[in-house]
Amino acid sequence: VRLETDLRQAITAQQFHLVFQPLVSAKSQKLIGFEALIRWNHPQRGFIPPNVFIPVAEENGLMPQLGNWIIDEACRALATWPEAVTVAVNISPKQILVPALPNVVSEALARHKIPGNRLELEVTEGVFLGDSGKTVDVLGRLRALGVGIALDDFGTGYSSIGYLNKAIFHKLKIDGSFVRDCGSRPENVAIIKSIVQLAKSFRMSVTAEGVETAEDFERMRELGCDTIQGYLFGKPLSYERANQMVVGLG
Ligand code: G
Ligand code: G
Ligand code: MN
Ligand code: NA
Repeated sequence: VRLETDLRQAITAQQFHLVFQPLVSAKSQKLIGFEALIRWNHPQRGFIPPNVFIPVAEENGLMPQLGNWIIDEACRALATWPEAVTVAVNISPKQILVPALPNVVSEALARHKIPGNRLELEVTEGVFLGDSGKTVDVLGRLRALGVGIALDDFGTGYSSIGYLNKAIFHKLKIDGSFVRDCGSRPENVAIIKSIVQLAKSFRMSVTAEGVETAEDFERMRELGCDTIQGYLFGKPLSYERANQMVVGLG
């Protein structure tokens, strides 16, 4: 209950910030954008991880407000960066059904004067566990704004392959757990191969997450992944450090 009370005040008290993890092209190894991840520095308890406080926010009806702040903050960062740079924002399963989410996104884009195609939303397979008809409808409205929709942590949830043919997703993100053990587990290579093949047949791009070593990178590139994310190319960075990478693009 304390955490809930503190959460209510945390936005106005400016205790949240976003960090930005680089995504690079597998071909050129150049920066193409970032995934935004929220951080909460609690004045007494210190760092509280998002997988602890996001569920609390959701259970207490605070996700609309917090989610809207995240979207606005991501767009604020985007507005300072060149056209070619994209930012991805995670949307939790409950957040997808927050009334007027498409309006919130379209207003944030307009406020910061950003075309929809520079923003990407990441959802997990869990979004289809609720009212899946409504979810498909909301995702379609978001796509209509030009926003990209990525299916995150692919392979870890229950199978939602049936939703892949609805032209909902423009990208699959392969969960890091399949990537990291590739060297020792040939079945992971088989899984990644089939995910890449599946994605290509639906004209979706593929991101490999959790790439930590040069060996992981080379393997994912060879398997046909388009973009790479992971500690090898950068941990989640402060806005200032992310900005230095963007400036370095020249
Ligand atoms: O950086 P990492 O420990 O941050 O993230 C842990 C989990 O929290 C991941 O599953 C990630 O998707 C989720 N998460 C991080 N930031 C956000 C956010 O801004 N919104 C939502 N809904 N989830 C987030
Ligand atoms: O669930 P989602 O994919 O949105 O969250 C990504 C999570 O993975 C975040 O907690 C992020 O900090 C973490 N992460 C990103 N890159 C790596 C990596 O290379 N290795 C590990 N172990 N975790 C990573
Ligand atoms: Mn994600
Ligand atoms: Na993921």
